[in-house]
Amino acid sequence: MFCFQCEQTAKNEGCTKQGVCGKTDDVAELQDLLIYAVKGLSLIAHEGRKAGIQEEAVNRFTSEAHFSTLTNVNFDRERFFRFINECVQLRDALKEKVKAKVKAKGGKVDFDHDAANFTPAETVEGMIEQGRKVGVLIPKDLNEDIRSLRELLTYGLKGIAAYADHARILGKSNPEVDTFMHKALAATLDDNLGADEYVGLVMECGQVNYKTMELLDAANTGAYGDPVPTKVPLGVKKGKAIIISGHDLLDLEQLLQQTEGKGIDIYTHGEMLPTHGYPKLKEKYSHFYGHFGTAWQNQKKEFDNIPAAILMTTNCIQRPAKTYQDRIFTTGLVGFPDMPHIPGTGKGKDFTPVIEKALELPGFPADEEKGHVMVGFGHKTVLSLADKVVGAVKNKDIRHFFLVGGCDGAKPGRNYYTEFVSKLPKDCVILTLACGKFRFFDMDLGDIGGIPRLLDVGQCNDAYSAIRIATALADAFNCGVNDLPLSMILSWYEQKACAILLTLLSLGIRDIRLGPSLPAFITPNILNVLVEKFNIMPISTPDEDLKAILG
Ligand code: SF4
Ligand code: SF3
Repeated sequence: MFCFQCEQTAKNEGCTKQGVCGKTDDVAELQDLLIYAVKGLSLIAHEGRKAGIQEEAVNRFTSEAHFSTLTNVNFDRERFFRFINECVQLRDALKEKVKAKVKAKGGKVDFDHDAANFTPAETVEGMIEQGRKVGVLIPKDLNEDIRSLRELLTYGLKGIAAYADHARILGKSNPEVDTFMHKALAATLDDNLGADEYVGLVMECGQVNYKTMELLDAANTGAYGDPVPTKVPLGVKKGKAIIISGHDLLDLEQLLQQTEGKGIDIYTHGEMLPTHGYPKLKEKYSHFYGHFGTAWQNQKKEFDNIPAAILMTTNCIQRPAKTYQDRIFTTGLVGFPDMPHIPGTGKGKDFTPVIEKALELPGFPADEEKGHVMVGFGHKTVLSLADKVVGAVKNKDIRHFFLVGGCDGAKPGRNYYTEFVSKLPKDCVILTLACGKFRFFDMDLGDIGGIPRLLDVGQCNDAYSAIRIATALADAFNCGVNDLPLSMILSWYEQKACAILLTLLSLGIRDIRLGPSLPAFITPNILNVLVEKFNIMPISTPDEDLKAILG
């Protein structure tokens, strides 16, 4: 295996025997084969569109399959076996339709790339061997910068796939997004493209991701209302409980509906925290109680012997410890071998096994007070404070805004973000989002004239909201985003963060500080291009960075 798609990749070079994330060699090879198969399907889908054929089943599958290979989503080899077979069935059926349509118009189309033609092996072991021949390092003699750009594009597309899948689950899709996914995935197979063409596609990937996040924002707020400032308890209440993790709002809603009146409290975990701010979730269900634990990499410690059931939706899942493996469930695209899975997509899921498990377990023995945090500062809420914010800046009550956000992870270097926030002068406001916030989410940072100094914009899925806030501030001050007293200090881990970073770059945002380390898949030449164009830089120390920004 060879995988270097995430920030914790071994030696910041690549995982070769087993993933630091726990991904095994066999699953890595199956994921490589699936990505290869999806690229083959995309080649045909891209040609099909030119001939007037486009199929929702293919669009949906492309997002689902690509998303399932994102870090910490699915570790189940059986699931990849089924995905690969489904992909090839869709591919071959579409190929016949496209060929027939082109022929009927008097033309001819050949799909001679192996990705569009290979026959999958009949066994998992056979597919693993096929995967070894199509991984990231194949072909060996490929120019390193081209490989780097192809992978950057593939990972950006994983982010788009995730956001598109979330939006589609809530009934929203955008043909422009599906069209780009197929075009770009097909382009990663094209040996005629050079660095300039790939750089163009990478920037387009950022633009399309913006549209995808906009779509997801409309899907979330359309279904559940605009988030409002909401106080979320961090302790526990005596009684039975289910903890739900991940990013999927519809799973949460269905769980809330199915547990109503059953004497079970629902707690969020990880990236589910901001869902407390949605009026149609928080106000409707009195048993939607509080938030449990912190970021994904602490789950083993925090779930240890937990007297409650756990439901994992989307990323990030880790191999469970023995002390809770009998009470953890997956759903959606998440999978782990031998872990019970709640089937279905979107509406109509049946969470009975999770509910029965929660009822069987003792529940929390007593109330435990641990304070609270505030969530719900999406763009609508923050922009409703715009006049106040602009006034505070003009009065010099607010000196600078910092967007400190992104993914969390296990590396010691991530303490930078905790230290950075704690060292910020009192006249600075911090916008945050995604699971990186758990480094400082419970710090009491006070307010500036009624404006909280720490504003939780939401999940990584809500990066759109943060961009809307930045562009609205720029409009209010009649300047560009780069001229605002705003600095972006980002942390990355998985591929959604890559997509968001590409969006920021495609919007022309400069001077982003990125950490805890730079992506292993970016070659020095590609990094130079990004530095020259966008002055993107690695984080250094909190003191040095603060000095450089604030003077
Ligand atoms: Fe390694 Fe990250 Fe790939 Fe897992 S996802 S195998 S940790 S690079
Ligand atoms: Fe976190 Fe996995 Fe990226 Fe949604 S939950 S931000 S890492």
